Amino acid sequence: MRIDSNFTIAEPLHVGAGTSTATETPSPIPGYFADPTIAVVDGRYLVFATTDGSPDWGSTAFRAFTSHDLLTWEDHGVAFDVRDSAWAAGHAWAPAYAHANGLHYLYFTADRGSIGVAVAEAAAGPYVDTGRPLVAEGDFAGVAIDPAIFTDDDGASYLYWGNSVAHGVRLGADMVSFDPAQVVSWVPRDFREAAWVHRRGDSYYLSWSVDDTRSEDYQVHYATGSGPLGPWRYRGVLLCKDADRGILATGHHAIARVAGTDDWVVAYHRFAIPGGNGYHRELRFDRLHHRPDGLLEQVVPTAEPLCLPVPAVAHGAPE
Ligand code: FUB
Repeated sequence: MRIDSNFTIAEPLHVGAGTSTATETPSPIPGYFADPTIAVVDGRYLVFATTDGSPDWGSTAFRAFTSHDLLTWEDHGVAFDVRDSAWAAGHAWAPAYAHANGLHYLYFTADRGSIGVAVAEAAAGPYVDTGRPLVAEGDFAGVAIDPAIFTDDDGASYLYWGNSVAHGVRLGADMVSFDPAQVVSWVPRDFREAAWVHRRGDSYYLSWSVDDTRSEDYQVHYATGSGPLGPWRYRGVLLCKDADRGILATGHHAIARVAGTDDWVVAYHRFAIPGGNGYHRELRFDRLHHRPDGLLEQVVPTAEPLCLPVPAVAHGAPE
């Protein structure tokens, strides 16, 4: 394991909490779901998420959802059940998605601390496990949960994961292997879990969740860097609660560019409204704005669900 100590600290941005008393509308994806991943595939948004609503996050299966506009969603049913693998028993958390080699890859947490990958010929599945963990419990420092995938402009894909310690590594061209000696590890400020990397122009962004998903203060912070493996410079809060409006525990996000545009979407979960908690979470989608100076505007959770159609030209273009 290589620890990258070049993680500099800058002052966080502070944006005042909203004072709106707007009535909150339900998630556009009804039900309890968390830890979303989002991509634009063949002219549609594609989302996978942890199935929530059971004690101790005990669900075993991931469902696939697609939408043309983030508002109206099609539920494709179970895309993958970790019990269908040869090695995992349950606790299916935090899926991540990639499209490469003419195939679709679903990375996932199972058994509270191992990461696997399953493969499908269609984006919504069914996915078939590759037979063994990609990151097994104890392979690296911290807890092996919350995979994320970033594919750079040169086509190389990177896997990120971790709780307590964040790790990143370039994946092999087969998308199901990596060189353990090339793993880079960081401990960003207040890092808990759910590392995510995206790129706009020459700027790379690492974002992550802070605090505990059962805390109303669960939130997202970010850093900027010059490459997919850093080094990173801390920049501050990207997304946090708006307690005045009853919006709590906004975290475990994913970011996607709308293919063919410079529009960006952040998917995240929050305590369900009404009555949610760390085991009853719901998905939301909001716009992500990049400032001219390269920093990110803090995301203010919207009252109304976002409607952002994928342009027709994006058909056939995986993001
Ligand atoms: O949903 C189960 C766990 O809760 C995830 O792995 C964490 O990121 C947190 O959201």
